[in-house]
Amino acid sequence: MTAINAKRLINHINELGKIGIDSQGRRTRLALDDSDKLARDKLVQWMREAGLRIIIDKIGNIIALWENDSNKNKPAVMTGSHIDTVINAGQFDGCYGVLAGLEVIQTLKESNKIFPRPLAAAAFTNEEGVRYSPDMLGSLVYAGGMTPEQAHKIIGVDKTILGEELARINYLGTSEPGCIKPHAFIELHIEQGPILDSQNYDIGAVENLQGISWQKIIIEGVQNHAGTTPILYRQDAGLAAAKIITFMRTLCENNTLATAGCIEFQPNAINVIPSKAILTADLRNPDENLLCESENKLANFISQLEKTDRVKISVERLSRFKPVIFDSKIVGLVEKFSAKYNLKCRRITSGAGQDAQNMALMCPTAMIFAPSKDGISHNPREFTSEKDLISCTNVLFDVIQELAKEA
Ligand code: HGY
Ligand code: MN
Ligand code: MN
Repeated sequence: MTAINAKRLINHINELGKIGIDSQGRRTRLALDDSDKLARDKLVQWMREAGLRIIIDKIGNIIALWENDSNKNKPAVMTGSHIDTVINAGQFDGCYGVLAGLEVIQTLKESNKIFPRPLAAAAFTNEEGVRYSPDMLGSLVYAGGMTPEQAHKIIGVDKTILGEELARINYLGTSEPGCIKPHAFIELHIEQGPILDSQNYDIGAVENLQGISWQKIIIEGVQNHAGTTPILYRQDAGLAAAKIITFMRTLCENNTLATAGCIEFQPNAINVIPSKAILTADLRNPDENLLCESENKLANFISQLEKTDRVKISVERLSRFKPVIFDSKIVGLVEKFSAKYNLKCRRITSGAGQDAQNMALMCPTAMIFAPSKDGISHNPREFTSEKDLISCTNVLFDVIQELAKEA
């Protein structure tokens, strides 16, 4: 009976996890930076060693394709995720799904099984969106949600231009995004939350994914002396930012989550009332109407604040994805094969944004979650046991074969 090469999978995960790591065990591979390039090069080397055809498209998505004469050009069963990370990240977010997908296809190719469909494993560009907004960019372009030309013009938080960075690291491919038509897409990913681990489940059949709204809020006040300016005279951009962050927490009801992940004061001096504050708002909800309601409440609060605090506030839209319901048939396959391996499985919502939410625009799509110890993620302490990594990959192995048999 063919089975994945568990040792090879674990080695690949640990190997890739070493790229971009610092002396404190924190890894940072922001999209298209030098560490991302090193990780990309390593992944392409493994894909080549597996004897797969490598396609690099115009947004730098890396796709490893296994096709033969009998199934050439038919829509492929696709899997994959991302290998870029946030700052001080763990080693499983995204990478696990890419490497598990590669492992499954490599094992099937080695077994000389022939399927009616090609199989493909993808590593999508800039899933995290830390350096360039929006997040899930590579899969968004792949699914036709943005043109490569539009994406190339995006300016990063470090003022670099996305297209130039893509060329600099030599991943400005020539293939059209979406060139490998997907018949179905299944993404394996760590849960990144506490549900599976705390409730002792072995695996999650992801049935939906919450909507995401990212905004940049720029507040302009009047710079002044911290010691001589009476409170009533102040137009304090810093205070206004603090009020917005506190208000965002009041939005967190009916499943809305609100996070201010970035903040910057100018001129950022201890004895100067800030002239400018720049912060970000990350709002999420599995229900589109409730997400819109939270966005509207924040917008209303901001326009009130301009009056009460005599500051000028502008808002830039960075990213916006609607909630997604995954394909119930594929979710059923995840449950079916979890049962085959006696894995305790539950249906679950993805709190994180995923490339699968864009691939769902192209084809029937679903996800598999592996448990995250203590629910920690976007943190070097992110951990999933080898047992869980391997058992969830076995389920991916079976789901892909089942989808590949579909004529
Ligand atoms: O932000 C997210 O949810 C994902 O990690 N990009
Ligand atoms: Mn991820
Ligand atoms: Mn992530």
